[in-house]
Amino acid sequence: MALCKAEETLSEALTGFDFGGQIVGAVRYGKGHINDTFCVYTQDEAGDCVRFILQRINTNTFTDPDGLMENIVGVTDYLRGIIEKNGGDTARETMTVQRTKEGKNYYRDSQGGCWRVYPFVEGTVCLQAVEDPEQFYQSAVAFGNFQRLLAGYDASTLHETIAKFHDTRNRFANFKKALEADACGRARDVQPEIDFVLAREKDCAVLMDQLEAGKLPLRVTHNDTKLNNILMDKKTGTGICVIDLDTVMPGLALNDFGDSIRFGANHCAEDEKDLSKVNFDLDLFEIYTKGFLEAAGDALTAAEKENLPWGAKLMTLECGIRFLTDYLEGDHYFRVHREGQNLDRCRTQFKLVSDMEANWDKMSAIVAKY
Ligand code: ADP
Ligand code: GN1
Ligand code: MG
Repeated sequence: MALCKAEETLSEALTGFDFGGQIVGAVRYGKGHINDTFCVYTQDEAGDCVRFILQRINTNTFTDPDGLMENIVGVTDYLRGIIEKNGGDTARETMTVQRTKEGKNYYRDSQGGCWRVYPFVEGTVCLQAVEDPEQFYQSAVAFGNFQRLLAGYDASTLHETIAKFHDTRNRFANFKKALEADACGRARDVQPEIDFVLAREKDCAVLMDQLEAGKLPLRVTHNDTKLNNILMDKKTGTGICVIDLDTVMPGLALNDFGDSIRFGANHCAEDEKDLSKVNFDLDLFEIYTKGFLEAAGDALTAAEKENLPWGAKLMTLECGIRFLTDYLEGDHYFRVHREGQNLDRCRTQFKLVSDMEANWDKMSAIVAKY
């Protein structure tokens, strides 16, 4: 069944959960590209406002909501156990899936939409860009810790929520198909971007080949480590809660590292139109590398550490390829708010890739330092 506009079944979805107070309202929330996210405002008995995150899972993207929610419940339960043992704050340091009135992990509405609820983690901020290098360092420590904590999680119990998610070779192949089909007649306007990808076909295989040759290990990874997938404590600035767990599955640690660099080691929005503002920032690269290796370093192999620059470059290239593919196919995957937005997103990624290529030796030297 095709997904209707989330607003059409929002009220129905609200009836699926017991929010423990009176619902005051629900409004769209956040800047995610995939799911439909709402913030639910309720009033408890004492008259205080209690917030929740209500999300309709994008089931076009995540076709197995049962498996996906099983992953999230499994991982968050596991993390909660560790946080508890370490005397941490279980309500803030991990997400908690709130059950439906029927005790299920998500609510299915009459149109087939799948909705889940998390208590809102209060006293936090979610950043769209790095404002202060310390924030980036904190996010590196948080994602590094996440990786380390999940090292003991049984990966064989995880469902693969999106097949070949960070298989860059396969992303390249899908791009070629979209290019050949040219469904919207847009290819003629983006020849430089097309050439940019075609010139890097071999690069797309670098990490996948090493994985297949057994040179890089498969680990439990997050796979979507953007800065805005972490909540930072408002007062202390520490990265406290890793969110957006839809893509937690077996993957490469290098990709978790790389996706953070892609999004955070620059000073512009992902869809910045003015490419002169898009610059890969080596200092931020260094800060993130330091934080990530301090938190997760012991768990990583020498081959993984050596390949960190490749993680950064390939996650950026892959993401640009995905934006370009979606542009060619008519913007059906990433939510767009204006025409040409996916093309702009693609262009920022390719500019960053070029910058990384120009700074390759410096990136390698930084990695060697930590
Ligand atoms: P998407 O997959 O669409 O990116 P996310 O799960 O990242 O969706 O959620 C979108 C946004 O909602 C986040 O960037 C964050 O601002 C906010 N958010 C999500 N979960 C919580 C939570 N438990 N507490 C506070 N804010 C949250
Ligand atoms: C999507 O869901 P969100 O906005 O956190 C995408 C990531 C991309 C990112 C680009 C499931 O992340 O893979 O890197 O957009 N998530 C999915 O901003 O495809
Ligand atoms: Mg997100």
